[in-house]
Amino acid sequence: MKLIIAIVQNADRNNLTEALRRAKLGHTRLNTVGGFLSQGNTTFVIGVSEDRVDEALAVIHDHCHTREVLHRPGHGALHPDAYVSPAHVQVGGATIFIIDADHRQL
Ligand code: 2BA
Repeated sequence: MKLIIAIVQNADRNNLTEALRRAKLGHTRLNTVGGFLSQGNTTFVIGVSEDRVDEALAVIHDHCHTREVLHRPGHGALHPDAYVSPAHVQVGGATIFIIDADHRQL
């Protein structure tokens, strides 16, 4: 058993949820916040047998897109007197971690 942890943009979460349902891939969706942008994102926790990992990754790949967002650190991001200019940051498609899992249903 593998546990896929996929951090995706909120804009992709509904399409990804539908696609995982269609593929009958069980999952849990968590509301999360990225440490760099401090913006909401969504973390999917997907438990799959090893032989379905590639299928699950393909579904994620097909439904999560790369986007540019404007990062506005502003005053005080590094030092109270410092102003850091806004900059475009590329986010996504998805940040993936895959870990070995031992699944029990109690
Ligand atoms: P955030 O931490 O809000 O990061 C959003 C985007 O900002 C990142 O997109 C990356 O392009 C950029 N970024 C992050 N840290 C940066 C830094 N120190 N300097 C310059 N740019 C930086 P993604 O790489 O696609 O990451 C999207 C989200 O995935 C992240 O949101 C975070 O929630 C999660 N994530 C990424 N790497 C992670 C990691 N190693 N561990 C846990 N979560 C991670």
